[in-house]
Amino acid sequence: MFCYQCQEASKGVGCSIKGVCGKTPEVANLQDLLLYTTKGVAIWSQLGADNGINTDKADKYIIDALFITITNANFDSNKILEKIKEGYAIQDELKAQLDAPVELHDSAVYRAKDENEMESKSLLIGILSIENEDIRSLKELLTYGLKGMAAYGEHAWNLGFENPEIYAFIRKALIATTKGDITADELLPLVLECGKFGVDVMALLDKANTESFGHPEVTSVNIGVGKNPAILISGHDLKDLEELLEQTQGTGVDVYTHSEMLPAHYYPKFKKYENFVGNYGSAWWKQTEEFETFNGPILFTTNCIVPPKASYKDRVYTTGASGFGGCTHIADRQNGQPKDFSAVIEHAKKCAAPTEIESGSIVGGFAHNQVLQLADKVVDAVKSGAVNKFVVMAGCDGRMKDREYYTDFANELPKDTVILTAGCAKYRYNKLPLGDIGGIPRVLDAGQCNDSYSLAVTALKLKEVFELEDINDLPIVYNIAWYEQKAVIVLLALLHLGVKKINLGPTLPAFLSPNVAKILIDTFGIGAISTVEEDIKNWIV
Ligand code: SF4
Ligand code: SF3
Repeated sequence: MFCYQCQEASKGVGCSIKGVCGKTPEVANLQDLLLYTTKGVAIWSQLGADNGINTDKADKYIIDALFITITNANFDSNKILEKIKEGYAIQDELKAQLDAPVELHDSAVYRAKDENEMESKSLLIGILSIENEDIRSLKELLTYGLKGMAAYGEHAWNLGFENPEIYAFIRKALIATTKGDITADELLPLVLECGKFGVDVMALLDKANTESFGHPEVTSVNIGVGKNPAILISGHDLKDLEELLEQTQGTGVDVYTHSEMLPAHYYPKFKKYENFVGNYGSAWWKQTEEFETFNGPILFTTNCIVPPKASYKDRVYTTGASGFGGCTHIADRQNGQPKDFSAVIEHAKKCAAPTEIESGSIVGGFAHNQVLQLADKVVDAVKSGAVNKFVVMAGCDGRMKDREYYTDFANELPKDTVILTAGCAKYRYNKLPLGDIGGIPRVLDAGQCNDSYSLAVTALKLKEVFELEDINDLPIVYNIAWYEQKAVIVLLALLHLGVKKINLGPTLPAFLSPNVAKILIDTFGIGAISTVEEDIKNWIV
């Protein structure tokens, strides 16, 4: 195996023995082959589209398969194996409808006959099979952007919102990664175009979420516990949450959010459910402690899964693109019918209520619609000097000790700064007593990582209000923490919007070759973090 797609890549280079995330070589290699097969599906799907054939099934397959390979989403080798076979079947279906060209890339032709063949093939087509390190770097940067895009696209799709142009771009970009003779000059524009579609997919998901569940509003979320047995729902998929809430009505089972599901509380439509009690715990990597004390079943709708301990593994359920061998997987919707969560609900009834690990509440819901309603107050605070700078601290959290930087940074920021956040990065500081500025909380949480879109909308609105030419003239500093590939698409989206001088940490991606890193630094002013004192001195004061 070789994988370097996330921030925790071993030794800052890549995982080659076992994933720091817990991914086994078997799963890693199968994921490589799944990605390869998906490229073949993209080739056939493009041929289909060129010939007026319906490609819906192939397009849905592509986003689902890409999502499965995201960090911490799916560790289930059987599921990945099935997905590879499904990819072969979809390729064959399209092939049967087309006069196939004589020469096609191997990914569109190759069929492993059994698991042994899958294993040996996967060793030939992994990341390191691309020899030139700059081409490899650009192809992987593009691929990781596509993975993030696919995840957001799938959530929107689940709510009935689609944009065929996004699928067309994913196809085009995946096909580009199969080209052995493609140059850096050809790949770089595709990477930047990926950012354009990153904005589009986040806008689509924003539309899907807000049209389905209303606009997020300022909300105080309980972080204590009630007395009933309960289900903990994690991940990002709001359609799954809605169906779970519906199915738990009148059962005596409560529902709590974990990690990236916290922002669901900000949506008006979910407030009508009295058994939607609060948020339990913190960011994804704390789950090995928090799931023990939660006592009830846990439902993963997406990443981030940490390989579960034996003590609670039987309480872990997965659905959608997520999966873990030995845990029950809740099947997809069939014929427009909701998923069936009855097994999870029945399980919860036999469990004790959650053990309290903290109490009180946290405030969030500052997505674009809500912030724009407060625009006058915000603008006045900037004009009067009460707010000197906004600091975007969006992105991901992770388990490494060096992320304590973000807690310290938030704590040490001058009191006339406001943190804008989205994603699970917020758990590093969202329970600190940072106070407010004239009624504006010093941490404004817009929502999930995809709600970084909200932060961009807010920035663009402020640019308009202050009549500025350039988004970079705003008093906004970007200190973004990344971990997995959704953060990659968020970063590319911000670059597309013209944002410069984004600081990225806790470390720069292992998949950036020195030359590609140099291009990003020279063109966009991307920087690394140093110490809290230095960074505050250089960026804020
Ligand atoms: Fe390593 Fe991250 Fe890949 Fe897991 S996803 S194998 S931790 S680089
Ligand atoms: Fe978090 Fe995995 Fe990235 Fe959606 S849940 S932000 S790390």
